[in-house]
Amino acid sequence: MQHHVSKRRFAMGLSSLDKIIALQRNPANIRNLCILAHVDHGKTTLADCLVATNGIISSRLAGKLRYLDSREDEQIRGITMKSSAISLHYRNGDQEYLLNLIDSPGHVDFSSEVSTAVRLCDGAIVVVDAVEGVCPQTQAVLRQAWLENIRPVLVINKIDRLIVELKLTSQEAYAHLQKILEQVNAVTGTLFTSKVLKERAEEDEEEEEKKKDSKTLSGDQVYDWSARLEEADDSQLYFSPDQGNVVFASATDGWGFSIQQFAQIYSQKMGIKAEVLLKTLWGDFYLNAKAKKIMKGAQAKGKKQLFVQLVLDNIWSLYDAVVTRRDKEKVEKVVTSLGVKLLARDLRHSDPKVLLSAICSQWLPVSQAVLLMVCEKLPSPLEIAAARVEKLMSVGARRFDSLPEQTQELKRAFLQCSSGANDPLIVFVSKMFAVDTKALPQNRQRPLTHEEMAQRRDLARQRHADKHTALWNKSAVQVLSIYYSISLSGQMESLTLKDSKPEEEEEHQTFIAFARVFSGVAKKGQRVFVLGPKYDPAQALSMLPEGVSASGCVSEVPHLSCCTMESLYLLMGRELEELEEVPVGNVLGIGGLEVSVLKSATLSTSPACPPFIPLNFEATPIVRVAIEPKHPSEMPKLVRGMRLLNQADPCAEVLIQETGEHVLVTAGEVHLQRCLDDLRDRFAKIEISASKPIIPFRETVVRPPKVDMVNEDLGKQHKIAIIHQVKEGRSSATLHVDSGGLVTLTTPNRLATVSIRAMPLPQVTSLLERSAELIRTLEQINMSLREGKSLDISHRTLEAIIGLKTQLEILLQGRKWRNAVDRVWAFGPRRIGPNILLNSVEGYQRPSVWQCLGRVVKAGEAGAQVIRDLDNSIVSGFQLATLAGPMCEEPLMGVCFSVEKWDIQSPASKVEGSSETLEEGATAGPIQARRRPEAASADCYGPVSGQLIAAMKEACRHAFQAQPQRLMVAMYTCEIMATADVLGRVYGVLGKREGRVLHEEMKEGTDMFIIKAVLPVAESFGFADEFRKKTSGLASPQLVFSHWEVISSDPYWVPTTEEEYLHFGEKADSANQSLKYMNAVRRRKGLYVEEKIVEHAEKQRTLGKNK
Ligand SMILES: Nc1nc2c(ncn2[C@@H]2O[C@H](COP(=O)(O)OP(=O)(O)OP(=O)(O)O)[C@@H](O)[C@H]2O)c(=O)[nH]1
Ligand SMILES: [Mg+2]
Repeated sequence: MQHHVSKRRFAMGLSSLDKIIALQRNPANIRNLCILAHVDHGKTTLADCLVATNGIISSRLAGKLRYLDSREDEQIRGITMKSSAISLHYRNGDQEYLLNLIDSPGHVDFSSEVSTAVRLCDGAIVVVDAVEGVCPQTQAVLRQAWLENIRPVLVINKIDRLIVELKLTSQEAYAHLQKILEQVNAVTGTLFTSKVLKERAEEDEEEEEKKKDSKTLSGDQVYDWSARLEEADDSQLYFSPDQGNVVFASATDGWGFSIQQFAQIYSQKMGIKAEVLLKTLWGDFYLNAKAKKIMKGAQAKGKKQLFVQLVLDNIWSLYDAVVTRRDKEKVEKVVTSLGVKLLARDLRHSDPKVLLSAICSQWLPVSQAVLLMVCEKLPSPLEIAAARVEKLMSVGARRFDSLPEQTQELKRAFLQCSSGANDPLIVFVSKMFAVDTKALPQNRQRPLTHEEMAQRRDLARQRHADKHTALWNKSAVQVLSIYYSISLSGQMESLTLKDSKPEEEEEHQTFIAFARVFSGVAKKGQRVFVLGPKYDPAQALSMLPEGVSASGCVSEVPHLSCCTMESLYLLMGRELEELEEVPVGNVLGIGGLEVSVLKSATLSTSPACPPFIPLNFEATPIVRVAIEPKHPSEMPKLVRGMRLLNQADPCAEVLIQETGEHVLVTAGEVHLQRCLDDLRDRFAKIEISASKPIIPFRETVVRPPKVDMVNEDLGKQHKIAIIHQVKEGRSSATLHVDSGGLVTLTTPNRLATVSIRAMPLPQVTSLLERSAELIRTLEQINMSLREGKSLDISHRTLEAIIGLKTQLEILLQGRKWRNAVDRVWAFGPRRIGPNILLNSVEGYQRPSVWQCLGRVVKAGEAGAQVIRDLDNSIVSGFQLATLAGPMCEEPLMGVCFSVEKWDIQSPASKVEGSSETLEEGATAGPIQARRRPEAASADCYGPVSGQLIAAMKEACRHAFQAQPQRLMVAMYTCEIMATADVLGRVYGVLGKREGRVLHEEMKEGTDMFIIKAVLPVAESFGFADEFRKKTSGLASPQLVFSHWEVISSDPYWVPTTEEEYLHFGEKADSANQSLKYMNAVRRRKGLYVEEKIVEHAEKQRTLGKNK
């Protein structure tokens, strides 16, 4: 197969490469597009058909080869694992097009690869399986296309399955196809309305702001929210066959069509205008044969729709003749009527599918239909929308129009897609991928051109002659042997040309950047700026001299570096072709960036260019394993390998834990497997062993339970007993825990005291989690405010912050939470996490995290809003406490720590001596501390700030332990499609793994059930495999991280009532799932595990005997 491929490739010849280079200069005829779909819906198969049109693979193998699945494991598993690009040439009439086609994976584990693909494209082919319809990943990819503002077209694939597998009639198939279209359009519709409403809201605000500025506020205005929806033009938006953005296809059988093609065919045959047919071929129209007219209302009159009669019936009868009945005569008839020419061997072939695809690929070649649609319906790079440009270039929370002028000017270059000599180069690198250094074109063995061959021959002859004369005097035997060796090496040389590289280097991997030119021309050897994600053009422009170029030294500017684009490549699937330069609007590969670019980056010749917004990743990496080399001495190789892997994968994370373990974090099981394979075979090239997946947990507290483990009501007595336990065990000289769970802790030097209470956060946890990015922005803004800088915050960001605050206010209701939102001191861990630090200190009017919302401080209050000294220590202590909880050192989630008292005394008052001053200091403390901070820090226990951090952390931990503690587990959702007969087994597998079925429904038009379920990540390993085995090879379910869930059982629970003893026995650890999880984590981390392995062994045995 491989051989076949390479032979064809060379047959493609250089003229074709020249053609592509020429086409690269005409952006109007370039289409950058990716193929997106749910897993297994036929992307790669469809790509095969398109690739075959360029003769890169033979059309007979198209649909079977899956050429773009170049990795061995992709071929074996039958799924795509990376996005890869290929450039194709297509001629439509007198127009010639260059298509940069990117195939993407559909498996959810690799959805980050989809993100890298859509960023580089202007359009997308969305493929939907005609049987399975819209699946979770279909929705996900449609959303991604929207987020990147790229235009989609639709291919409904595998229509043959409707005929052969589901055995639908043509009429039923029509209804089924209609439903699929509706489903897809419903997804688009939701995306569209939400976007329009959002834009509308933004515009309104801007208007309002303008009004405010000009002080012409004119009374109340009532907005009609639905008005804009109706105004907005959405006709281009939806998929509809008469719009020409839908192709019906069967990629394996090689056919596909849009209704344009049939409109053309029948307008000639029937003498009806093509435009009329185009409007009526899809829809409720029928043909009145007598009147020779097309009429409306086919369904009501019980007539066949035009689409069924003129299109589907033809295909159905072809399948009937060729596949079902194998009727030779009928086949011949059809063949002649279609004007198709067949080879004898196809006619004789035992597999009817061969004959079928031979006929179909001539009659309705899928590549023609798809390529035509792509060229007509997808935008060229010239049509890039202003909105997309602004979105790509928006720096953090800034407004576009607050960016430096030079930066705003870049937008013009961007929109015009200009490639003049003076236009700045802007390139976006969306991922780095590794190739064998050997496989690079400059190192590849290639056939020589005729001239080179002749030159070599002359050279060899010359050298040979020289040597010959020089050796004339030597003995005959010697001469002969030398002659022999020379001529031999001459021969070898004349056959192949290869840059010699040292042996070791050949083993290496070279990183190529997967990129697109958004403005200007990329030239080989050019120096460019590499703009890190945090690079700020405004800051850089003020630091750099005017007109600086990337060849100068810019080391002092933060997040800016320079590099050379050492080589440029045309991406041709499995191969690369070297290029000298690549003009705007093209997808390309760039060599020589591996030192300067980790995963993605923006490159430019202008320092005014902002870094593009980061890629939108849908998947959260969640599966972690610790990795070790089999032989400890190979550690350096492993470290190097993991570094390379980190660079080569957009979503994998590599980190070293405090314990020294090397940890790999991946999106799921399949992704993990691929990463391990890559590490073993390509990057580290050593034997490795991976630990069992490390499952993440979260620790939280809950309200005290109302019933015990056997559902008996818990009396007040019992609650007090629990709290008493806590108190007894933990109180000491510096620590005091009261019965309400308020923990008071004093620093070792007895100068500072904090009182803290932990409370479960109601409902807001998931909101905080979702808003992590926003909170990070908020934190950054606060930071700059504290430093006294002012920021021009964009409207959208402000709006989002206000939204978050309002939502929190709505969710945090009740007496306990009065004014809580205004008192939020910090979020944690890492300042963005889903836990809250609350300021309940009486008399401490600290500005809250919302200070950027600029509620003007009234003159009188201004003095009160001062941040106390050592405020930061409290926050740091909180951050540490939330990063690792007391249960098993996992991060906390959904916990609120309320600081109720915070006193600091100056050492002076301590000299006076007794414990009463501590109480007195409670009111005087803050002021004193503010006055004399330097005195407070001079102490034999070290700086107060450090002590306070430790005390704060400890206090939080104790406060946490004073509440009922619980573990939280990560949950996956999965959607499973199953036929009725395996349904029982599906439930069995789910039940065994603690899964929960959310809902189950019948898929319309099929006998399949769709089951939506959740199951803990901790129980998910091997799930897909078990599933396949138990249900004999159903499509494997896709596990997507969904949310965190509290396990209801208490890990510290011991039976206290008689009923509980009876029910669970004395040890009571049989049913305690969360204790099992907690101990497993503690054991892994080398923490103390309280466990009695065998207890009273003798006794138990006698007991058993007696029974
Ligand atoms: N019956 C039928 N099968 C098809 C058709 N197109 C693709 N297939 C089959 O569907 C399976 C998946 O095809 P792929 O092209 O690998 O699907 P994919 O979308 O690239 O899958 P991922 O890249 O893993 O997401 C293969 O076994 C194909 O042979 C079709 O038109 N009809
Ligand atoms: Mg694929």
